[in-house]
Amino acid sequence: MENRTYTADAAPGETATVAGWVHELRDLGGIAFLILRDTTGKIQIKFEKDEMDDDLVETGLNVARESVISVTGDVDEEPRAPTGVEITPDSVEVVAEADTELPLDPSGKVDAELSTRLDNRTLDLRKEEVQAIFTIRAEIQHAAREQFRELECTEINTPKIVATGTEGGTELFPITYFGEEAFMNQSPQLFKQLIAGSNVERVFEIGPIFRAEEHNTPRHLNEATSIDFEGAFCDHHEAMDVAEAVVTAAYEAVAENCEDELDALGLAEEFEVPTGDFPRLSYEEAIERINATGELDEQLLWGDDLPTEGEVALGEDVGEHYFITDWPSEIKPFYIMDQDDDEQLSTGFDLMHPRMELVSGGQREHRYDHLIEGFEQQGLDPEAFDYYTKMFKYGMPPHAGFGLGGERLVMTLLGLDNIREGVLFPRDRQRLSP
Ligand code: ATP
Ligand code: AMO
Repeated sequence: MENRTYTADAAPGETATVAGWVHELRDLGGIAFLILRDTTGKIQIKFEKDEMDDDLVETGLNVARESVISVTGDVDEEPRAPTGVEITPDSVEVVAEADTELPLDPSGKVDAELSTRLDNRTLDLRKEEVQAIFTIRAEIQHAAREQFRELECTEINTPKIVATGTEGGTELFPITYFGEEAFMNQSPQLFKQLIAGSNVERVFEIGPIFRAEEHNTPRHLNEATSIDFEGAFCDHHEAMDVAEAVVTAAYEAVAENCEDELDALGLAEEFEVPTGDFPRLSYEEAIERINATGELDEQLLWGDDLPTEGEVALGEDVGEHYFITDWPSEIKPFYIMDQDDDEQLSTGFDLMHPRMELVSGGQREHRYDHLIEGFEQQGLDPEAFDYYTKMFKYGMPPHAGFGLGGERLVMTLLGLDNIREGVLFPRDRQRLSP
């Protein structure tokens, strides 16, 4: 809109045109106040009934909440106004009227169920604390990009329609691709490896992954955002260092640049940046410590995957971010390399937040013969992966990397109860639209 002034920039002594949503109307009789909200904040519009044109007062005071209006008038200092300034209108235009019945209350006075909020995201995002989550999410992605660039990684984009899965056959979404069977990609895993094996060497990607998870939990999505890294001539220790740096950088950026948003979420006081140097526990130590908590009905045995209750018990015990290393080879995927001196142990690692897993990664099997054997051991047909395996015959350097769950990072950083709160339009078992 021509000559529009943001509410935050409306300066006393000037005439301004502001435009935004009707946040609140307070009619005190002879005087009435309309609070107008835009992306920069709120401003008070004053209607003195006896001193103003009747039509103007009529328009201003009969407009339904959440309608979009444009107001032109003089801006004055007013200590009693919420922001210290107010506008006395010369004209009020209703740009887009809202129904008087709203599916949820953007002023936040009436709480709404998460499903109602997700069905009406446009209205929901008019709440300061909801918008704060997505401003922080954007900051986290920005910080991750910056950190990767500092580490001389190149940003890549890999296909999301693919011919094979990598993270377990049952969690694939099948689609038809010109009559051929295809899938939505579960992970950029194989593609990022293929590029790390080129001259590009160090790559990262922030993009969607698709998992046909059957279960509905507060920390799983069917479409998630994966923050992936892959580096040639890296081992798993270096990949862990990169994961630690990216997670820490995200916290630092939020602490530095999102003070108002943390405040809106009531987190300004308690927000803490992790110090880095996350403890590195072996898998064996992890199961021993879980067993020692006595929280599980059955003791974990070597080779068991960690159940959710086990992760929670260990997280409480450790009390900060930590790595789990030295996983049994048999519970890690085919592309993870075994350790040199003990092939029962893998180079795979997980980075855990006390509440849940954030990252999986490891050093990759770059030796062609071992890779083919790994496929066969996992009951996969190496022929189907020929597009990938053949590149291991033409000079594939040692390499390592990881995948960091973007929404898990947002969720744990902000202490959200449900991962869906950090996704604009989440996809889950019940939700395919909006
Ligand atoms: P009525 O006769 O119905 O009370 P009025 O025009 O006399 O209306 P005031 O008594 O001036 O209104 O103010 C009503 C309330 O609004 C008071 O509590 C006053 O503090 C508050 N108020 C008045 N002007 C402003 C302003 N510009 N910004 C914020 N609050 C104001
Ligand atoms: P993994 O399958 O462990 O590893 O995924 C990596 C990280 O992605 C997040 N994540 C999810 N977040 C929300 N909903 C889901 N359904 C979901 N699935 C995964 C988690 C998890 O730690 N290719 C390997 C990574 C690698 O080795 O580089 C992989 O995909 O935070």
